[in-house]
Amino acid sequence: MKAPVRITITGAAGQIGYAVLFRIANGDMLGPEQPVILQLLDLPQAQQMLRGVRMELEDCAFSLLQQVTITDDPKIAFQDTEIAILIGARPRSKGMERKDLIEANGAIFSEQGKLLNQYAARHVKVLVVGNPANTNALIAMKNAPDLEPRNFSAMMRLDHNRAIAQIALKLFQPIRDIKKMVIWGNHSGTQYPDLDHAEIRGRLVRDILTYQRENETSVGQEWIEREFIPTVQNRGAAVIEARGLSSAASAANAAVAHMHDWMLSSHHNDWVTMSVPSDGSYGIPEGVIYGFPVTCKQGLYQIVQGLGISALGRKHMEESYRELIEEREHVKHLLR
Ligand code: NAX
Repeated sequence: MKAPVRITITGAAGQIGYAVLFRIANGDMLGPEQPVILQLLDLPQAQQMLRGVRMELEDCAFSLLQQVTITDDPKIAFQDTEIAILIGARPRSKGMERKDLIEANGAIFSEQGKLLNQYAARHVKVLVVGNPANTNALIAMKNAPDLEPRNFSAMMRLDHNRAIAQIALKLFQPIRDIKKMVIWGNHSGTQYPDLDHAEIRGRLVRDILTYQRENETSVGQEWIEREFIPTVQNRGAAVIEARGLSSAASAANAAVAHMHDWMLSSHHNDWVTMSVPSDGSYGIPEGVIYGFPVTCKQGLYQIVQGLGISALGRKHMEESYRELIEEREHVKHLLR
């Protein structure tokens, strides 16, 4: 039996927490041979709920789950952790401006960055889910100077999966055949879902869309701009409208997939979207956490290089970058 991996989940008593824990304990994230220890953090007022969640985890009798710790003390939750999924964040309340939300959550992520720096395993990998995820990840990374910046990421996988699903529905094609989707930028309404490189069994999705419409090239482009891009960009709001609650199971699924691929490997001849520290690739300067196409192998990711970007794509990518710079401005006092 392998040694167990210590995994911290913050906001574990929340809705995404409730959906993600059982998947992780079942082996969906790290595979069927990898035992896990769960270190669950939530606020003091959520501890009773967390006790109930732990009871349910026990009642599943997962063979891979070695131990569950519940706590409201981040030092305990981050002790020796090897994977930290940071979900806990303050929701936007009525009348609260985006700027205020960024600041309120910034305080949480700067504190958690410092504590990760102090208590986590040196090889800890961090996935930030709590919004604004990209900027929160930047704050945590900057406050953890002794940890590897490349080990900090924010979640764009839900957006990536949403985009694939829209193509599958539009073209009546199986999900597994749709490859090479990308979501560039920020996890927000400015993100750029880019299907210029997407393929189905080796054929460009763009060509299939055009073919479907009897060679009217403009129709494919019109669908991309008027339906595909806004649908993916606004999917979170559409789910809230329909369900009365924000995406939870699909967000949890995306977090599991993000970590699975990063820790083990992304699929051969495909890539995934991760928000990672920008390194100048595609003209996005260093200093933000930005959605890029990446391939992963056993704990390392690489940004896919050399993709052509259309004029429309460039416009969207720059807009999303500018938004990240604005967000960064609001929290610059938290970036050391
Ligand atoms: P919930 O409100 O159901 O749960 C959040 C939990 O976090 C609560 O139990 C709360 O007590 C806890 N919490 C708050 N501050 C904390 C702190 N300082 N330390 C530890 N725990 C803390 O929200 P949920 O639906 O689970 O969503 C969580 C976050 O994910 C939100 O910020 C949400 O906006 C974000 N999302 C991000 C997505 C992404 O793709 N990156 C998609 C889904 C989701 O909207």
